[in-house]
Amino acid sequence: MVRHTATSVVTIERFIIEQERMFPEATGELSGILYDMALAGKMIANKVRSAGLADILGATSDVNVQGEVQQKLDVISNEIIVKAFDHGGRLCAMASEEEPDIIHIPEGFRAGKYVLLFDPLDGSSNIDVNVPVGTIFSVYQKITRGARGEMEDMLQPGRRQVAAGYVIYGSSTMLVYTTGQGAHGFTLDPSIGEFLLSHPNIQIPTRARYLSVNDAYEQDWPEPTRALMRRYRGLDGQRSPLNVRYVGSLVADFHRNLLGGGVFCYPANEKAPKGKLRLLYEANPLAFIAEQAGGLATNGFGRILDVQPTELHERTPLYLGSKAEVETVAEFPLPQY
Ligand code: AHM
Ligand code: MG
Repeated sequence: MVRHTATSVVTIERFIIEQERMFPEATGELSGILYDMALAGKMIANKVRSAGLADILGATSDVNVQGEVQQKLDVISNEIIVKAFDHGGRLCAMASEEEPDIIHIPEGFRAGKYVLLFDPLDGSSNIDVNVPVGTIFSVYQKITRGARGEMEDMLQPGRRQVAAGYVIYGSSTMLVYTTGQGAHGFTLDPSIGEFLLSHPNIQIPTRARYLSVNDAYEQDWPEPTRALMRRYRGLDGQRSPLNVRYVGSLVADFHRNLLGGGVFCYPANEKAPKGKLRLLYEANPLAFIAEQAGGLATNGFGRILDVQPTELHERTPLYLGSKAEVETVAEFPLPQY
């Protein structure tokens, strides 16, 4: 790890280059993907910032693959990312939470050795009320032999991610990423348009402060899930209670818990046997970051990063955050639906 003095200003570009130098065999392609994501993040931030002004709020009539009405900014953000990556020669394919199928690199452009999976604007239903939203991304190396990426390249277990991260569009815009060498956070300085290193080597506090869960679903939870939540709330006399904080925007809830210590839960129930969140676009990238920061993510039965995906848009129950809190889940015999 390269050391920086408290006074030196480190741009994301410089940081990525310095990290890359530690690997003489690196070709610079992964670094290029990270720069492109930083650029896409700045472009989306710009759109999100001006959302209230540009009269582009509200839902379009298109319904996405999850059966939800897309917000206009979802569509715009999706397009920004696809356009930022489809001609760079670093990717052989992409997949987006907003599109039903693999996004292939257009004919005529070189195909590279990586695949990118992303949720272009998570929590976008919150934009109308000025709540933080985020972009989440995940990168793997292609494992098939052909030039173009295939489904098999997309359906790799999360432990094979070579990079992952998110951009949070909050009171400031931040990009947090990992390439397996720790999790690092950069804050966008809007006056110069650069992401500057602000949170090197993030470590999630071992002493958790927060519980993030939507307990409107309590009536649907099985008894072991209710018992787990009673534990977190200190109602079973086993521990002191966690504070409840739930934005309903995954990136914002995760980011707060990453910096302040806590656990995010999106349990399964009989009506939603795999919960709501997507394994490939949401759970895996955040699980990679959590683990790099000393935390953990499980689906209630095992490590998220070890799950073998079977389809692009598969959902998963998710318990994510400070290690000891996530390990507590194993003490409760959650039913598998
Ligand atoms: P989205 O991908 O359609 O935006 O939905 C994902 C969002 C997450 O940001 C958040 O954690 C979750 O949905 C909240 O769901 P709920 O309202 O059921 O608690
Ligand atoms: Mg999402």
